[in-house]
Amino acid sequence: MSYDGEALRTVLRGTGAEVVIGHDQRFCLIGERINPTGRRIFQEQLRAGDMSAIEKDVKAQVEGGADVLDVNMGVPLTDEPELLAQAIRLVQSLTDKPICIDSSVVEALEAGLSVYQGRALVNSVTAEDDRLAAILPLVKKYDAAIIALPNDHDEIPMEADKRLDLTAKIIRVATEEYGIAQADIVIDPLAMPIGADTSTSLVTMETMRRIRDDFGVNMTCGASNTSFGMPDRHTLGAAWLPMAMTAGLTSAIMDTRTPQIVEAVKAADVFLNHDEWGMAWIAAHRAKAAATA
Ligand code: THG
Repeated sequence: MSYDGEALRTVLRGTGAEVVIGHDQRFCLIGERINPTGRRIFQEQLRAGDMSAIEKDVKAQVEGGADVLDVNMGVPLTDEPELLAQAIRLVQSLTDKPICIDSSVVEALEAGLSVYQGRALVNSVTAEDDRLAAILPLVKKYDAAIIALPNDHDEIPMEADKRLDLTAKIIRVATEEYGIAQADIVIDPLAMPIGADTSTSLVTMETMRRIRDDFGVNMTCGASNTSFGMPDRHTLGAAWLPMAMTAGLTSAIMDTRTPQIVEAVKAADVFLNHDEWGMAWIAAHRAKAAATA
């Protein structure tokens, strides 16, 4: 199978300008920091009802270049649906950027969607029948886009063939059974830590190339996973993302506070001809020069 249609565009909206993800567009940076995973103090604050850290995180991710903000409120022993809805309201009062609503709890995704203003990216669904049946109707009901992971039964397939099979299943079910547009399905090709197995990134990149060529869909992934446990993570991230972009990755969930990585992505946009005349590159350079003058 080979995809030969138009470049698929995933259109997201917050309260401001729309963001378009596509194989012919500049790479979409999804800021990952509004997430308490691994942040003990932030978790305690959230448990105590203190959301003040979110304000700082939103500012830092947007200033660093985030086009979209991932919001995850997975704190053990809390009412996650209520917390996520509150966080989304707060984030939308601070920025007009679109939000990627990140939870494994269906009720939390629904609570988030119900308060969201605009067109959200739901993060995420897997290929299991019960997950697809629980989450895809919400995506349709709220006219959102969806990130889908090609794994099932909580195990991550280590072969590209299996990831392609599950991607095909997800796309078939979402489009044929739920009437979701192929342009609104964003596949996460599953980026794993290079520290655990140095061949893992080759599988991810093969998966990306084949998903792009066979289905034409957009893709995103947790980019910081790749360097987990390794020294000098920023240099690894700055090399990995341009390679992934060449393989077809069109967005990533990443920490935009790291200029080295953001600039590597912006440079790759120029070389992939997604930044005509290097206009965005030159404008960013001028803005930086003006700020330091
Ligand atoms: N795919 C999809 N969604 C995802 C992921 C993915 N969402 C969650 C995650 N992976 C991406 N988001 C993060 C957020 C934070 C971190 C990594 C990925 C992170 N946090 C530091 C840590 O755990 O060490 C926090 C440390 C600190 O600041 O104290 O690294 O893969 N679809």
